[in-house]
Order: sequence, then structure tokens, then C-alpha cells
Amino acid sequence: MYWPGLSTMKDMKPMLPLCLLWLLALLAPAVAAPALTLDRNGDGNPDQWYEVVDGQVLGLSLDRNYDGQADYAVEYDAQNRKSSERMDFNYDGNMDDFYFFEDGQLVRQEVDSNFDGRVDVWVSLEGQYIRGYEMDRDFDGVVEVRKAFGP
Ligand SMILES: [Ca+2]
Ligand SMILES: [Ca+2]
Ligand SMILES: [Ca+2]
Ligand SMILES: [Ca+2]
Repeated sequence: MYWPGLSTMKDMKPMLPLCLLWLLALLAPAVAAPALTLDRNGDGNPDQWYEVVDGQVLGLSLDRNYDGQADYAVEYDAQNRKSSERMDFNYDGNMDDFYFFEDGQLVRQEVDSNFDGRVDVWVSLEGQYIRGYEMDRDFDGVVEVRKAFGP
């Protein structure tokens, strides 16, 4: 990402006053991960959040129902492939549907199907194929159902 202030600093001679160096050090974290927000529906509240480092989008959060709380989030790896996705399916402010990717391929899904804040379904995947799943059907934290499919 182009930040005009930085290039100006670089052009300066190394005889900078110490206070300017301190200022630069203070600014550095903000330059590394500036928070970019958008207000898509124009209600004055941000509803899209971008995490950008060196011009590359590392993550993105959306407030799809415009209640002020993010209900979808996606993260990307260094190769710009999805590494994880989270969704708040019932819009209660807690994410309840999780997707995990390795090398851009979906490998695991976790679901909080009764929206109590605890995952109760674990699905292991290989791209489009389900390799197996585990379910906590009565939501007591103990898995009752395990299923694995052959290779
Ligand atoms: Ca908005
Ligand atoms: Ca929302
Ligand atoms: Ca939820
Ligand atoms: Ca649950």
C-alpha cells in the first residue's frame, strides 16, 4: 500500500531529530495493518472491514444485516487463498459456522447448530468429499455420533 508520508520520511537525511524517529516508530503498526472500513448502505455505520497489509487483503468482515455486528469473516493466506471462513447464521452476534482451508482446499467444517456458542458438529472434508463427521446431538459437550467414510 502506498503511504505518501513514508516516502517523505525516507528521503530525509539521517540527521533526523530523535522525536521524529519516535513518531515513525509509533506510526509503524498503523501502517502495517490499516483498518479499512466501508459503509455500504450509507447509514453512517461501517459494515465492511478489510485487513490490508502491503496492498494485500488478509481478511474481510461483513455486517450483512446492518445491525452493527460482523456476521461473516474470511481470512486469506500468503498465496491469497482462503484459510478460514466464519458465519453468524442466526445473526445473534456469535459466529456459529466455521470453515477451515488448507492450501486453499476445504478440510474442516464446524457448526454450532443450536446456537449455544459451542460447536456440536465437526465435519472433516477433502474438497467436495466428506471424509467423516462427529456430532454432539444432545449438546452436552460429549460426541455421540461418529462416522467415517472409507478412502
Ligand atoms: Ca452501514
Ligand atoms: Ca450483523
Ligand atoms: Ca450466531
Ligand atoms: Ca451448540
